Amino acid sequence: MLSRRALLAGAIALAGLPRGALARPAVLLNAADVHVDRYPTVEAVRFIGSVLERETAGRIGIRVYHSGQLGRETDTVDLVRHGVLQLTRVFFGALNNAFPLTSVLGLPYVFESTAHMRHSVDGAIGATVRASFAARGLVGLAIYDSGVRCFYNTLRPVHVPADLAGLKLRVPPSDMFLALVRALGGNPTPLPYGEMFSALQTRLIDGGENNVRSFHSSRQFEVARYWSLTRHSYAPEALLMSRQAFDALSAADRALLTDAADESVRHMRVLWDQSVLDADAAIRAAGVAVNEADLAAFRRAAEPLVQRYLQDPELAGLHGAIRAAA
Ligand code: GTR
Repeated sequence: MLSRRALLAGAIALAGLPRGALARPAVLLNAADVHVDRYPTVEAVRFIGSVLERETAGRIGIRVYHSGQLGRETDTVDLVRHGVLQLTRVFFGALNNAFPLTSVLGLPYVFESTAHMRHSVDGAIGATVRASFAARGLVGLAIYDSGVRCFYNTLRPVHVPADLAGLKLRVPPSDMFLALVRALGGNPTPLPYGEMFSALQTRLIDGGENNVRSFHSSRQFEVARYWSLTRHSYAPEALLMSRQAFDALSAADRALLTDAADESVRHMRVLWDQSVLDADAAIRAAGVAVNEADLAAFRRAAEPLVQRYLQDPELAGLHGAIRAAA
């Protein structure tokens, strides 16, 4: 739960940020993202803004505050819930604890490929998970790609789970990711995304896990020189809107917004696919040691954790539907 102080800090941060030279639209939706400018998620939300501006002749617009200007992902979710902020784009891992259904999309090895993940989130499974945001004053506008997550560290290549033993590995603020790293034999440390680069530099942590695009754009590859293709999670990204702000729009504007959000998913995927190729090439060119890992061994080590989560009948139902479509 966000303290009054943090809420106030968010509101003050928003008020103090530069607003640019453009005429202010009648309805300005502010959006947060922890990623750097031009990251595919940042561009996806800008794309929605450009559709809205075009279709409403400038009456509705979106301003994206990228690079974590509005704080950590979990804090921005609270700002959106309280209506201080209208939109935030966050990683599913940042939602796992507050919205238990979201864990199913991040479970280790639940998806076989990007195509499998996209197919699942585009259909009934994605709709069910998105509907669960309504319980806490949020509207799930879109689910975006986040690629496949792999381990990286400063010390050695990771081929099998035993290679993680003794490594202090940062995890997102999610009990599921914490349990996963523990199940694989690593030593998990939850830390906000924005604090990882300096945590690696100061050796507070030895590594972490993420997609290659984030590994590259956060510059962690400059410090962590081993990238191991464990491909353990396809946990995606969510674009969340404040229910209050959504309900304040007319029915026609809401339809425009949800259509633009749907279109932004397709737009983002094109940008994403290219950016993953570029990031992969860039880390290799920069001399990061990339290695394949024993996926069967990782899958086996993660299986008890998956089974634990499947004791929840709702998660088990969704998991079964995802696997049936593999
Ligand atoms: C990235 C995601 C970010 C951030 C990060 C993390 O893949 O795009 O939003 O949450 O992972 O590990 O915290």
